[in-house]
Amino acid sequence: MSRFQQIVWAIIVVLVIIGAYWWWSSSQATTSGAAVAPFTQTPTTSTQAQSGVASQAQKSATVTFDGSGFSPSSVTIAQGGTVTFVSNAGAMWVASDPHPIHNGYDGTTMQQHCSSTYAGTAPFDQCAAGTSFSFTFNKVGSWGYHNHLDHSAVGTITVVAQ
Ligand SMILES: [Cu+2]
Repeated sequence: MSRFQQIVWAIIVVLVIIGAYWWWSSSQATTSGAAVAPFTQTPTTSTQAQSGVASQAQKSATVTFDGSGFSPSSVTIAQGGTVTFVSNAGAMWVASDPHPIHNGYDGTTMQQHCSSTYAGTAPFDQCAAGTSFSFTFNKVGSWGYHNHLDHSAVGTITVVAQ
């Protein structure tokens, strides 16, 4: 290797080292910048998550019946929120537990609240076979329900105060 080649190689090595250092230092800057960003964002995100749990439960939800079960089988909703039950597999009959009395939600029996002469508030009971049923939950609590046509299909609506 000539003297000239040695000098060229030395310059190349120096340039590579400088380039590597520049890349390393810029990636360090990016890394520390990225580390700072989540640190400043985390408290905000966590506050939003906490307020979401504490006071921002959803006001509406949809539960799908697939012919054998409800999905999601557990739903949390804000007091006054509405759950819409939709079947994509034929008829269902959503009704408050326990089967076959259906008095778990408001204390009235199926014979009472499904009567054509019933004058109380709308019952948590579809009161007939169908493919869609919406109910507004004004009572805080955990309310089990089932498909009255095949009560092996069950679910729970949890209503939280707002
Ligand atoms: Cu039933």
